[in-house]
Amino acid sequence: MAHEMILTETRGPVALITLNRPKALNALCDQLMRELGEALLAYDADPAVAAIVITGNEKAFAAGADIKEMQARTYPAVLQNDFIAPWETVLRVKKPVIAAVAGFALGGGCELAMMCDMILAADTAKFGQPEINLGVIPGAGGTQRFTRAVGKSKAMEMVLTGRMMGAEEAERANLVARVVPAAELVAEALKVGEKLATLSATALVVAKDSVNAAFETTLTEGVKTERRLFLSLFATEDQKEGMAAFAEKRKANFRNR
Ligand code: DAK
Repeated sequence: MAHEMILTETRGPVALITLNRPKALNALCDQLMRELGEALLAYDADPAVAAIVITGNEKAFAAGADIKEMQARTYPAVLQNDFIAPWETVLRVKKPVIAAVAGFALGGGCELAMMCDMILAADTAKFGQPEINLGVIPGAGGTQRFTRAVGKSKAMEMVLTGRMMGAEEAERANLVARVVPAAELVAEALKVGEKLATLSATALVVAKDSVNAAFETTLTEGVKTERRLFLSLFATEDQKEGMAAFAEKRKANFRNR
């Protein structure tokens, strides 16, 4: 895949997408978001890929949407051109997507990380929604996903004051799955991807759908959805294989059927 603002590679069954606009702290301009979306959809369609890691560099995962690009945009222009759609491509990916965050994850950078299925943070990570400093508010889910992750009081503090939080605070606040030393961040994320590659791809899609349902519905409806999804997996060969392998004390060989 030839791109200018991202780097793409596969490490065994895991695709690694590196946001690569270091001079602008990986500010998420239209071109970068378009390239990221193309890479995500291509890897989602590639049967050799089991999971996708998105990362940045030591200094920044991404310091937000590109302020200089947004600056002159008018209300009619942002309404008419679908400025939002490319940002949400990551939500269409069926495979697990892991955000591996070191350095700044601000504004749209934090929102992009929160759209991924899980966030692994380096101990250098700094999260924030500083849009208020620009006279605006978060526009790609920051007031919603942040609030669901960390609760009202902390979300209000972060969104209203624009304060950044470090990795340890982010872990305590449940914004991130885990904090690891910066030097090990990408290796750890790839390790999670490799683990996922040994599991049933079908069960993983269903697991993702079921967890995501928790954000969209009531507890009663969510539990009903989970039950339906759980039962549906008894129609798969992978369920037979997984349970047979346990009973026979051997490793399961899932064939994603
Ligand atoms: N946009 C454009 N350029 C940026 C940038 C950004 N968000 N962040 C940094 N840069 C550029 C700087 O302008 C500078 O470029 P040069 O001056 O060298 O040309 C270079 O990156 C290095 O930055 P600094 O010199 O500022 O580096 P420092 O280490 O001193 O400071 C910093 C690092 C992260 C504290 C600082 O750069 C900073 O405050 N950056 C802005 C952070 C921010 O406000 N982020 C929120 C942006 S608003 C939506 C989708 C998304 C969004 C909204 C809607 N829809 C689809 C509807 C998102 C909005 C946002 O993210």
